[in-house]
Amino acid sequence: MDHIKQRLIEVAKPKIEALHALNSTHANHVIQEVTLGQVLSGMKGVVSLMTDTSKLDPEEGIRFRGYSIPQLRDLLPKNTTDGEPLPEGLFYLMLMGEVPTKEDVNFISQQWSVRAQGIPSHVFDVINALPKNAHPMIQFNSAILAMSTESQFRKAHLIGMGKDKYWDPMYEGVMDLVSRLPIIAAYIYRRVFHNEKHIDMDPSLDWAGNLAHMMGYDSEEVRRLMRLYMVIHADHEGGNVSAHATHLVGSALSNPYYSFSAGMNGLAGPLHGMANQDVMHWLNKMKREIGVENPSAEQIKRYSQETLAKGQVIPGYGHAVLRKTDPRFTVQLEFAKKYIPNAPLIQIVERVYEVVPDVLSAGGKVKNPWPNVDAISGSLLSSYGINEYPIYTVLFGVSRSLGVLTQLIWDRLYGFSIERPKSQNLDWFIEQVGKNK
Ligand code: CMX
Repeated sequence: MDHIKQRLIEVAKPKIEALHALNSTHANHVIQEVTLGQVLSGMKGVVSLMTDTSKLDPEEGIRFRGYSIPQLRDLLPKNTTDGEPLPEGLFYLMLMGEVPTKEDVNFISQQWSVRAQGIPSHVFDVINALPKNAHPMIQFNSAILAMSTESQFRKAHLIGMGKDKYWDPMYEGVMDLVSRLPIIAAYIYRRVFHNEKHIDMDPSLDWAGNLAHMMGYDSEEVRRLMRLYMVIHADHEGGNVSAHATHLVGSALSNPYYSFSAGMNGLAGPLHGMANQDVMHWLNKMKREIGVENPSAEQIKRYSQETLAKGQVIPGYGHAVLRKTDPRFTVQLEFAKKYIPNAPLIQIVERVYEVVPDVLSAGGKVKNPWPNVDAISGSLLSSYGINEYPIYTVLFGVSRSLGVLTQLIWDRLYGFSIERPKSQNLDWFIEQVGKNK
């Protein structure tokens, strides 16, 4: 057994015991009351999941195992002193709850490099069977499902593995799956946008650096950007659609591929991960309709008001939990100002940021008028030459694997039971409200 798995067992043992003690002694403890409004608004604010990997504060934003994004950028191992942290380090942190050493990170990098070689050829056949104009998320999700033929998880179930042991085949499956996602993403990218001229992985590179390399970008600048992108999109606690869907499907003891594919189907929705592509369409449509490349603040304001008047959302703005500017937006803006201060797209993003919060607030119904991660991520990628918008959600998905799949290992370590909330029909809710009168 490698030292990562060994350490995981040590770290997990007291936590599993604490959870079992909590559950056996306090199972009837009332956590909170739930209002009808919460049920009807998609369970917002209802505490009904246990997630250790990260926590989202409405004012402060995301913390991964207690660390904010600026802290992670200081603490996690990097390839160069002025570079971005390696996502392998964030994976370790989310899995273990401890900051990794450079050796831990190198070990994971090497493991992923080796495991990545194991993609069965039928996975590429499945991708190639789809029309090239199928959205890259369709190709990505189909490939993830096709890879499940390799899963040891189902086999473990068939030989009657005990509930307390499922974490092990889950860990193995997660390590395989995460290692292979950059190859799948880059394969789809080169297939759709670069005449199927595929590029082999470079085993000497790290996970995110390799993704940039296989997509066809070999500068240190793009590798640095890709590392940042892969770190900031990795997790957003347990209730967001991609994390919750992965967790829910996993609760039926589905293998990691089925579970992650479910999460990715959720990520492909325009209110979630697909918003990064939609932001680019919105910006381009605005430029086209106004007839200028560089719209003024006043023009953006008017266009935003028109978007709302048509009953459409302004993509990249608003959030179900956050009530301030998303720190993932801020860190990308800082990155852009440092490395590409004159990029025209970033200047437009800043101008949008100046006017859209007021426009949304004036409408009176949006709870959070501030930008989220997607308001800038596409413009940043595009400023570095990655202009093919439909790949953006796939890149989000590659990163999101780090958080939702480390939590899936913990789900099996904790031995969580199958998820099964209660539903009621409209009459039942009307009756309840009547009773309370
Ligand atoms: N533009 C226009 N209207 C918006 C809006 C926006 N950016 N954000 C919220 N609203 C509207 C909602 O549609 C809702 O309208 P109705 O009452 O008519 O249904 C109202 O304001 C209240 O919504 P809310 O409570 O503030 O926000 P929700 O929790 O319901 O939704 C989110 C959150 C992210 C889906 C929403 O803000 C949105 O649609 N934003 C644009 C899409 C986007 O950027 N999504 C990416 C989120 C981050 C991610 O997951 O990647």
